[in-house]
Amino acid sequence: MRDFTSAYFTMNEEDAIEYAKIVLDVFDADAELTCKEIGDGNLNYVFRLVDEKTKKSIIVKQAGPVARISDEFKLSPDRNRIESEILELQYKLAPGFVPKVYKYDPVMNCCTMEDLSDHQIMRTALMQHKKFPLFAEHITTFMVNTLLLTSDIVLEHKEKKELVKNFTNPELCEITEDLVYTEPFFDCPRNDVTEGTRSFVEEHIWNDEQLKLETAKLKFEFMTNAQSLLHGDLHTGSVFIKEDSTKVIDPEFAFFGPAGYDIGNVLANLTFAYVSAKYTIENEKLDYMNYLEDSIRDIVDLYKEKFLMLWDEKATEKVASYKGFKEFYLDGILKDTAAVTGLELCRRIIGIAHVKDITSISHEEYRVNAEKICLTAGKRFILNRETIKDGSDYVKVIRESVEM
Ligand code: SR1
Ligand code: MG
Repeated sequence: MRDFTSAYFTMNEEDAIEYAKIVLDVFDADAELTCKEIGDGNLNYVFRLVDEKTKKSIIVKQAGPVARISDEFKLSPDRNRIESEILELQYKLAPGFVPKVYKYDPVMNCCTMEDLSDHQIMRTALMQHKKFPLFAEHITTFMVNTLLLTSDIVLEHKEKKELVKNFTNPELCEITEDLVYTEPFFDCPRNDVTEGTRSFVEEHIWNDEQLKLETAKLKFEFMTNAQSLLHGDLHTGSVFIKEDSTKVIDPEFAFFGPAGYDIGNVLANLTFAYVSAKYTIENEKLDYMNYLEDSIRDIVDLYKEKFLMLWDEKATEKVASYKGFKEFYLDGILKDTAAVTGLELCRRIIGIAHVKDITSISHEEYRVNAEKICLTAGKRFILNRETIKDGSDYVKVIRESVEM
């Protein structure tokens, strides 16, 4: 029998079954457990355990000591604590939009949580051209609640500073600082640029001094603006979805940073789906691209609307009621949102961590075209972030980049 209580080790599927029987108080004593490792992210191991008798199922997510994508990234498994704690907090702030956590285990660095197998990973669903008309509504409620309600506008400032301490996440932040803000903007050996796209990157990204300066400013904004408790990696692979339900998962990159980081990630990843759809042969692709444009437009506009309403309802900070401050504060979030949309669009094409929407385009010329569109849009979002304020501004940048 394995010992799960004294020392951490990384589990395989058999260990996870034993773990569930010995440590977790979830299944009946006579349960017939099966287990499958279903993780397809870059960092962790995700075990789905099912009692074949009752069909009851759970997820056990374990943080390994190195990233799956590359053992160059050595990471403290304490990120599993951050993930468990933020999921519990988000469960309260945005009820219905995250899975329920059953147990956090600090020895095995495991988080046991609700199984969402009746949902699908959103990136996969979008690549199958599925539509989710409630997504914009759901994700804006999730973001406004988790971001505004953890800011100094609402939280008592000493309580907020305690939370900032608790969610200090230096190793995962360093990954973002390197992979999102730094490496894509110079010829870093860790980058992974498609051969046909390389000259475009050299000319339009690495040789653009203005762009580089803007990314430097944005990197310092990311590192120093402890505005809100972010999810920190809110791409479409971090969303489980079905027609009537949206669940946000994988918040291990959580820390206090600029609120626009989460919103920009959502918008950029819908843009990848849009560009990917353009290069599929199906005849209904225009209809699908229109649907994605509507989603992008609605997310920006609904976020603004809900933000202003929640501010009026929940602000506790004295100066929050001064005329013009709410609009000034929202304006700052919108600038960051546009910039991060651009950074994410660039880094997923140039950097080490790509997205399937684009890598799955098997026709080489189409993939290169798709990548150039993402880079063109990305650069415009970064450079023109001061003027990109409405949903329609996003759609305009994306359309113009597709037509370039
Ligand atoms: C080393 S981790 C690479 C990427 O995967 C995660 O999902 C984050 O997006 C990170 O940048
Ligand atoms: Mg993840």
